[in-house]
Amino acid sequence: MQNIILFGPPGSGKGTQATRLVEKYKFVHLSTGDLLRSERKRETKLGIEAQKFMVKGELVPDSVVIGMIESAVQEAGDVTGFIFDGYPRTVPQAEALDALLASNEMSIDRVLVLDVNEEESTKRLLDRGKTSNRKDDQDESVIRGRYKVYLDYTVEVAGYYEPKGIVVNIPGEGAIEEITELLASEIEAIA
Ligand code: B4P
Repeated sequence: MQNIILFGPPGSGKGTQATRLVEKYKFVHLSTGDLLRSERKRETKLGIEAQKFMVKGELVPDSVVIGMIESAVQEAGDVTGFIFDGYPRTVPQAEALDALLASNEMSIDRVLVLDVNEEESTKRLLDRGKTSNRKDDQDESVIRGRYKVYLDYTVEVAGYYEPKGIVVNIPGEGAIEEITELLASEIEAIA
């Protein structure tokens, strides 16, 4: 059983790479962004509430996201491992994830950080916004705000895991296939 966190700023390739790694290793892919968008599409109370934060590029409150991921982990049952994409994004989310995994006799094996600078992140998300229908990808000031949220609240999550010696930085700029190879070699190096 291996549990991986795919970490990085918005537009760093978390969703893109998670999909490719799931094909290769049969992880269960849990993306809080996808879970929130699915709630919104179904017009659930949680989805309508979350949308207010997402369109502005703000983080959805911890209480909402933590509960959602706990249900998703429990529903997954017996699996070969999880790939957490876009979660945790705050230190309280990281603490809650550790507690949840510990109660199921699991832990995080690697935090793989995709390094992408603000200009590349902004360019990718504006490009995606042309076709994706995602409102949060269509306004440059919202995109830059998301990058700032990453610096202000999310970067410290990597610092939270640092003392465990499980954080690895990966260059996130370059060909998608080459980045998958770099991630795969880190996953295969886990004892
Ligand atoms: P997410 O859905 O997690 O969105 P993201 O960070 O913008 O996307 P991601 O990083 O996965 O995109 P990717 O690079 O794959 O979050 C959206 C919102 O949901 C947040 O702003 C927040 O409001 C809320 N939310 C989610 N999780 C939360 C949490 N835990 N707590 C609180 N709030 C939460 O793709 C970007 C584009 O780049 C794609 O078009 C892709 O094709 C392209 N791309 C990828 N790799 C590339 C490469 N190597 N070269 C060129 N282009 C590349």
